[in-house]
Amino acid sequence: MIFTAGFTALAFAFASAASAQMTIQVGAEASSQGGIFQYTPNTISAPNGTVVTFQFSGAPGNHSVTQSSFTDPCNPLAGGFDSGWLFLSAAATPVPEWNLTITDDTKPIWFYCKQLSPSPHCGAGMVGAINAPTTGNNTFAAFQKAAVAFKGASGQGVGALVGVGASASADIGPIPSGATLFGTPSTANPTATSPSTGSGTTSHTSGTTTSATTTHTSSASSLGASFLSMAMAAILGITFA
Ligand SMILES: *[C@@H]1O[C@H](CO)[C@@H](O)[C@H](O)[C@H]1NC(C)=O
Ligand SMILES: *[C@@H]1O[C@H](CO)[C@@H](O)[C@H](O)[C@H]1NC(C)=O
Ligand SMILES: *[C@@H]1O[C@H](CO)[C@@H](O)[C@H](O)[C@H]1NC(C)=O
Ligand SMILES: *[C@@H]1O[C@H](CO)[C@@H](O)[C@H](O)[C@H]1NC(C)=O
Ligand SMILES: [Cu+2]
Repeated sequence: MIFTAGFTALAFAFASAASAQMTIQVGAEASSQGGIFQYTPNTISAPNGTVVTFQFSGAPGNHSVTQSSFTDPCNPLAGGFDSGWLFLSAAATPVPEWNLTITDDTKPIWFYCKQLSPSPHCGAGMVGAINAPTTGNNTFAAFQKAAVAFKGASGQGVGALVGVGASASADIGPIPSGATLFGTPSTANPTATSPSTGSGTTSHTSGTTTSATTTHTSSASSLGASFLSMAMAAILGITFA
């Protein structure tokens, strides 16, 4: 009985310590169900610490992952994250990817593709959500409907690596031959990733996110440590029983 409880707690500690990884494909083939202009899947649930890997696999393609808001689906959110555009002439390996770590799972994270050519991708429904409510008014379906209803050119502003509720630490990579990266956030907003330089809102945002990341890391490692000591205790318990 004691050992069963111990192992249950141990399994729980392990699940909490492990940082999950999820994958979203950016763009698709013309022959794909749903066409070129989509993220697959376009809505996921991802707790704090999850690394969401956006794989730019849709070829040919020229897409972005740009944070927006429920109320304004096709314009960049102030202080939001942005991958920049990745152009792919044909399927390439290795697949260029962008890792976005979830830092706040208590609020929905909305994003869109800001490419306008050949027609605005956002208006074609190329939007996605992380931790969107599944009931009520602010569902992913309602967000996508608002994106499709959006008229005019979607916002082209270049965001930062660090966004609201999620952040990346590097640009899309690797860039194989046949692929080109445009409007990289690390170049456009270099201070956004460095808490020691820059000033104002950007610096504040990045400072907050950095400390959140640090907190997460240390809580993850203390969970790791408790996992180890519990594992040790369980092993010793069994050994000496
Ligand atoms: C990809 O999109 C960016 C941003 O719209 C644009 O500057 C670039 O020329 C495009 N690349 C190609 C090869 O179409
Ligand atoms: C995730 O992180 C946010 C921001 O630090 C925090 O408010 C929230 O409670 C965390 N979620 C969980 C489930 O711990
Ligand atoms: C949802 O939208 C409806 C119609 O616009 C509105 O009457 C209702 O108050 C909204 N519900 C919430 C929880 O905001
Ligand atoms: C994304 O994360 C994965 C898993 O940790 C790693 O193998 C990969 O190199 C990362 N890619 C980039 C571009 O940072
Ligand atoms: Cu796109």
